[in-house]
Amino acid sequence: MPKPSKPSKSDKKSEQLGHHHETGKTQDLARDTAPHSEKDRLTDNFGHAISDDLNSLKAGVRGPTLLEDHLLREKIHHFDHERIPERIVHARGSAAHGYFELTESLEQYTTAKVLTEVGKQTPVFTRFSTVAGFRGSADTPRDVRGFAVRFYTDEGNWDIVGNNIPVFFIQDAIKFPDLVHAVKPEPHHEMPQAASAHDTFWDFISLTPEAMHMIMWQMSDRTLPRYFDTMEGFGVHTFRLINAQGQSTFVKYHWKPVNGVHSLVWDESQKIMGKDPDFQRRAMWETIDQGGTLEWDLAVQLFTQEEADGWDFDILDATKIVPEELVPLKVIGRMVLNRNPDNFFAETEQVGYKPTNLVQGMDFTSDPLMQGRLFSYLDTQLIRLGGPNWQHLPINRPLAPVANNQRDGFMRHVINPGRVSYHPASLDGGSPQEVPREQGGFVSYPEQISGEKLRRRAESFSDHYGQARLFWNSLEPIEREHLCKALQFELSKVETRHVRVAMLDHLEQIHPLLASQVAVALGEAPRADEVVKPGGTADCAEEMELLAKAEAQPTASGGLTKSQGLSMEAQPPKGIRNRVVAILAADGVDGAQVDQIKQALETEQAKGEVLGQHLGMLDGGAEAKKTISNSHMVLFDAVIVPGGAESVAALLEDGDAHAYLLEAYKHGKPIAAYGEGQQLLQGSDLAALVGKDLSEMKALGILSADAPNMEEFVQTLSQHRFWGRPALKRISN
Ligand code: HDD
Repeated sequence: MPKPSKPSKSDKKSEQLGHHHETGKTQDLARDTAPHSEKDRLTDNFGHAISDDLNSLKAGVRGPTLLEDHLLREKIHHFDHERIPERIVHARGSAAHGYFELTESLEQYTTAKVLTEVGKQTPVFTRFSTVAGFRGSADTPRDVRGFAVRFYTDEGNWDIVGNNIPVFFIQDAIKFPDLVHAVKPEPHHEMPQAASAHDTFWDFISLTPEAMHMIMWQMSDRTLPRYFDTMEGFGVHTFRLINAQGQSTFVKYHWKPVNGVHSLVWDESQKIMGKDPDFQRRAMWETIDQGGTLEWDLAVQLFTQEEADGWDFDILDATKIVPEELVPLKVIGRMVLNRNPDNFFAETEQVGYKPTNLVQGMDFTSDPLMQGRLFSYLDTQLIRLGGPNWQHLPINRPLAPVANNQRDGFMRHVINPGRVSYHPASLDGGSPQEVPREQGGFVSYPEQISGEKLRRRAESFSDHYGQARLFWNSLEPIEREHLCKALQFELSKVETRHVRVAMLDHLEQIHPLLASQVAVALGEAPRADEVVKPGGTADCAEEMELLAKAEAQPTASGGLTKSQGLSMEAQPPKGIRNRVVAILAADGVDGAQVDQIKQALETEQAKGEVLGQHLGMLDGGAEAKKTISNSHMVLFDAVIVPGGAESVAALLEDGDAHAYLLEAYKHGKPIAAYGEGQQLLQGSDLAALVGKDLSEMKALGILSADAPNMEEFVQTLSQHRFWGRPALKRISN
């Protein structure tokens, strides 16, 4: 039996911080975690010690390689087979271990122990992903994010395989392959990568009115999360909970990030794809490696059949939310991610989630999208992981004991003794016993079902625009502007005119002004009289006042015009945990100020990183682990220029340093300059464009003072973005 691996850097660091990483799953994985020691003898895969792994066996030093070279052949054989098919969707992803701790019992609603044992920590493995891009694509395209959580409960695995958007594109799983084929790179030339801005996607969408609510979310900043832990997660479908009396309650799951909900802006996303395609993956890794955590509250919406019967939308329709005003969110626990995987392939790549991983006390509903998923996930693991025994893989095996009479198949790991491979059996002491419901056996909810066998959508699924309007109404003006610009961008990339026009027809159903703004950018006639100036302008921002007033009339919304929780901007700031601030420095920097800044940020569990003109110790006493030119403003949440006359004089001459300020300005990020650092601000294009009076710039998130005022800075950073900045004509916003 292999020994458990040595504690990683993160284990050591967080032991100091008092985090407890050990869960039942950590110990379970340790059974298969290979020891690593420099003193190990090098062997082949069957334990034969190898004396020379650098030269193949040849006939003479300059002669051909011999077929006999079994060591060469085995090594290359393994290499040749090291790739498995990537996931058909959600191929690009990254995961971490942690735990879920229940704080509120749902005993009234379910017998599932994971939802009734308050204080219990259940190990989790959570994977975040984009949908469309290949495994090697970048982290930050405009795309829906997968949010898949596995709970290793005492009663078996429970997976919530969700997204960061609470609704979906389609109502019926039979359309899923078409949706995915349409959004993936086009089949003839395999372009574009990780992007929905192309003809086949919008062609499919324009022919799929039920997608319109999801399209509004997809075109909003929701698909540009800043970090994994600044995005929400949703179970999307309506599920059931079943209590000890056998009564069913409907439930929807929501993950609420403790750090608040924040997004990138589109220009920033695109730049990050080049500057650091691993941006979000790296941020999660580094946070955890440095002893930090990523955290979400789990909230539920609980409702009855009678309540659902009174609404003007169908809870089985995955293109609809249940507005929070109809059913408030109840927080029941917290998920904490605190341990990086030891091996990407063995854990993150080989994890196979499936919505059929439910524990007793829970059940599915007849949502036709979910029903198809119940087949698809099990099926896909066969091709991806190579056979029916993928549940033996360490990351997939449950902590709950497994006992049944299934045997055989590729890669069977378990040695099941005895002659019995069937059930029921009386030989060999009989087979494992079925478990009655009262003792925790899974029983489906005995829902009354009757009807004709047919292929038809229920009439209650037919409203496709009502909740799209609800979403639109609920957004803040800046969010509407971004949504409008996203539609202009995406549809302007569509080369086929009739597809663009068909999309305008749908947008008109949501709001004629929105349709008009997009129409103008596409060179089409506006759809509303009030619209824009004669000749039109493609600038959503200029017409924002008009758009801000543009309320639509929702339907299928439980009578609501707006709903809380849909706007990200309307949510209050939640502190600055895990944010990263660039500190621009050169030789001669004021090291004491740098220390003060870094410490103040650390107190808030945020991070200051010194970017120098060269690596290593800078004169003045700060250490630069990155440089101004090997990094970029888009990778940071804010920028600070500390004092130090010599340092600031050098930065004034450094075009890259100026670019940090301009980019931060353009993306609405906090900027601060202290001591001599203020000269950089005054000498930059910003001062010339915005006005030289630095004190007036505070309201715009631009701070300056003779010495760091970190309380003010932290408060400013917690606001994330300052949208009210005057546009700078010389750099496009
Ligand atoms: Fe799916 C993967 C989320 C509809 C078929 N899906 C996958 C993952 C997430 C989701 C997060 C990645 C899991 C991981 O990290 O390994 N999928 C969703 C959501 C949906 C949804 C929230 C709608 C509410 N999916 C959906 C449908 C089907 C699939 C309707 C098929 C009928 N999904 C798959 C799949 C994948 C997958 C092909 C690819 C890899 C995998 O399952 O394990 O089976």
